[in-house]
Amino acid sequence: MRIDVVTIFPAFFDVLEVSLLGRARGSGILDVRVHDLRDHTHDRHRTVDDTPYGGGAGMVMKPEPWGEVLDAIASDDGASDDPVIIFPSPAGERFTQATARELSGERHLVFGCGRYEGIDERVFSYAAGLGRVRLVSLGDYVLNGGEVAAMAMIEAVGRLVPGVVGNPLSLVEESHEDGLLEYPSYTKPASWRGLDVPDVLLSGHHGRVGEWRHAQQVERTRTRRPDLLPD
Ligand code: 6GU
Repeated sequence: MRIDVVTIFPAFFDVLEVSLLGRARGSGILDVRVHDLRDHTHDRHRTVDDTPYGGGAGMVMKPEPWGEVLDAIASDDGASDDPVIIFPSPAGERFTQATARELSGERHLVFGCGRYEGIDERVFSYAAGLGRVRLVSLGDYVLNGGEVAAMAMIEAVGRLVPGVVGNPLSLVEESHEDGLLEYPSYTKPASWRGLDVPDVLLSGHHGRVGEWRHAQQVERTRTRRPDLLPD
């Protein structure tokens, strides 16, 4: 999978070099390229924003650098490519595990990270001529910019790309894959600082273990995330 990221803070994405995704990049499964939006400005101060038409607080990202960088990304891969162009935004549709699954089947993702006051609206219209545009939000809270949100989405999507996570079975029994929260996990020792592993897990009885885990999933979901359960 090819992933292009556009940002005024390329250093945010240095952490993609470590851990699981770092290994996937090294092995060529993920081809991540980070673009500095300021490299597509032409004034001495490398200006990326300006005051909003109609007045109001904050600054708005100028369209010209965005047009240039999106053109560069689109022409780099040939016009036959039809990337999904994602703009992280608290005003977007909600990002869920289903979104991550869907995106993990794509060949090319572009993340456009804006500051939260916003990007000139015409950039989204222009980008729609280069790919399938989606504004996507992590949840109902506000971050300063799209970078941290894009990182979260890249990790959630990237780990679902075949070959990134070594054992694909480890992706099956996770929170949100079956609509329930994950069951609790324990490892050795069986007794630690007066706290014991539940007996059923030591019983060797696979049927009872399975039933206990499912009951734990339902109970946790009921208490922590009742919104996930049917009424
Ligand atoms: Cl995607 N962007 C920003 N700036 N804030 C957010 C968000 C995204 N999701 C939740 N808060």
